[in-house]
Amino acid sequence: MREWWRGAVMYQIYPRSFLDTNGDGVGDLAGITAKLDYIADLGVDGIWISPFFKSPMKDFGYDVSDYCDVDPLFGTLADYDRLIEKAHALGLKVIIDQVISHTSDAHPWFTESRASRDNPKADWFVWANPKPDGSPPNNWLSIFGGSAWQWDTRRRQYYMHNFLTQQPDLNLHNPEVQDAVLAALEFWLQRGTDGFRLDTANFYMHDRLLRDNPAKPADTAPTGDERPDNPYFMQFHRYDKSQPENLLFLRRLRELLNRYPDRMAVAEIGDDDPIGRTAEYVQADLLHTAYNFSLLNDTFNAPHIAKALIAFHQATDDGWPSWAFSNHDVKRVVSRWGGPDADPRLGRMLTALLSSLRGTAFIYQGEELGLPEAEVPYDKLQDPYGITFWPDFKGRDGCRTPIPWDVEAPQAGFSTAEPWLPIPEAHRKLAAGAQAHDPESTLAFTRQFLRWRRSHPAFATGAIRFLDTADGVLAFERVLDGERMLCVFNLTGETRIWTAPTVQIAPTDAPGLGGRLEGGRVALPPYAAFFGAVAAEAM
Ligand code: TEU
Ligand code: CA
Repeated sequence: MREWWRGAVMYQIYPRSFLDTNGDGVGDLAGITAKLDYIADLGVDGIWISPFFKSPMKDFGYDVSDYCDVDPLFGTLADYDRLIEKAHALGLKVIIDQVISHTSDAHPWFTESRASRDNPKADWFVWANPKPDGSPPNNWLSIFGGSAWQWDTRRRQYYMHNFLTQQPDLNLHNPEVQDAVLAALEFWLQRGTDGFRLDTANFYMHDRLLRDNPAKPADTAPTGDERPDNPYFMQFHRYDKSQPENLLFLRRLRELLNRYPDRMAVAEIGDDDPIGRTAEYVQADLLHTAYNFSLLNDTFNAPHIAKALIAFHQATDDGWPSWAFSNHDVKRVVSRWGGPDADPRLGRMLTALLSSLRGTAFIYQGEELGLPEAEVPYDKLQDPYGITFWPDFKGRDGCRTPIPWDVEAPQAGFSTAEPWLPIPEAHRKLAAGAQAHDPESTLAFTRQFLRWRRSHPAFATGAIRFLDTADGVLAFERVLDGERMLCVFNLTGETRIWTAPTVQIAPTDAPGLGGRLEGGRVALPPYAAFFGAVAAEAM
């Protein structure tokens, strides 16, 4: 039996924006439970829920003040238990975010740690003395702007934060801290949680000598999620993350997971060397799988996608990657890769492409509806990252607006109150309820495609062999046992004719994306795809 997470299609839920059941304008756990039938109907294998733990919400839940409780805004532990029970009854796995690189500054551990230099938790966070002139100990920067060091008047020391000043970095070099966070993970494992998405999993450890990061030469090739306007991305992050001790800690984390049957962890790895670093974390005694930002950036072309997969598989023989085109941190993919007036066929093709790549696929809520990025005006912005860097970078609110469920209902059926972020008018007509009745819709396509995909095991665990990346066409085959599935995608808005290296291709009953077999050639209208069965001896 294959391990369930290999080649699974997972659906990411950003709980604030999924469905509000108590009329406060913010989505909640009961809202997720209410829509589990909808999710199961998509044909996905499970869900990843972004943080719903106790939090002052400075970073909308990625600042946790109690790892073992649900924030009242989202519900209760009993709501979580109900969610798990119903998900499992529907055959859906549930993985949850764990944000253990940092806590909220309101976490009692930090309150205690900052109280003095000699309390029992004094060393639970990353504290350092100022330089003789009073300035921070080194040149490390926060991704969200400014120095990574925040002065604390009581301890008369700096504490480190990779993100907001309200997200102090836990000192995971300290074995007591490791024990404490692993205990929190175990709390959720005991409640039946199937696994974890580990937030910023390569940020757990810092260089204990606090050495300065080197500056990047101006001509350094971009690697992933850089923002030219953000000084953070002008350094090599040699010392503030991705330290060797990180892997030792993750080995402990893996040992914990191994004590429970069928559990998994997927890491988020943001690094100067995205592919190499991701591969390093995905090992039999470390993490089951990991994703990086290679396919979450602006680069959209066939060679780039092929290169990311090939480089990963070259870096690790048996390591298992995960891929995402969208999430709660980046511009929604149809707008990112298709521009402001993206062709609706692009979204459908991308859903098919993502779930055809070798790896575990993460679909972000709304991707199944083909939602474009929302324009959120400055006065409605919520994301502190966006507020700091406006207008060069508009932040992450545009991908976090609430899901439209119903064309007619107030607030598109998301809530009875004014939602925490506005729902764009353009999203209303894409409401799930409307698309459900339209056989040509992105939602209908997603359901048909994922169902069809399930009946061909080569998509889940088959090897991948790239055939062509020229001229806007991405062609590869997935191979498992006797099955060879040819997958051809037209990444352009123009017609393409692709000549297959063999004529022994038979069409399949894949739900229509417009690609047709004509003689030995595959005719591809704009953003079309074609799936063909290859005779075993061919190619
Ligand atoms: O994101 C990490 C993050 O901000 C990356 O996009 C980062 O730019 C990259 O790793 C640097 O190479 C996670 C969460 O997904 C995000 O929502 C949180 O705000 C953040 O961690 C802090 O917890
Ligand atoms: Ca609510």
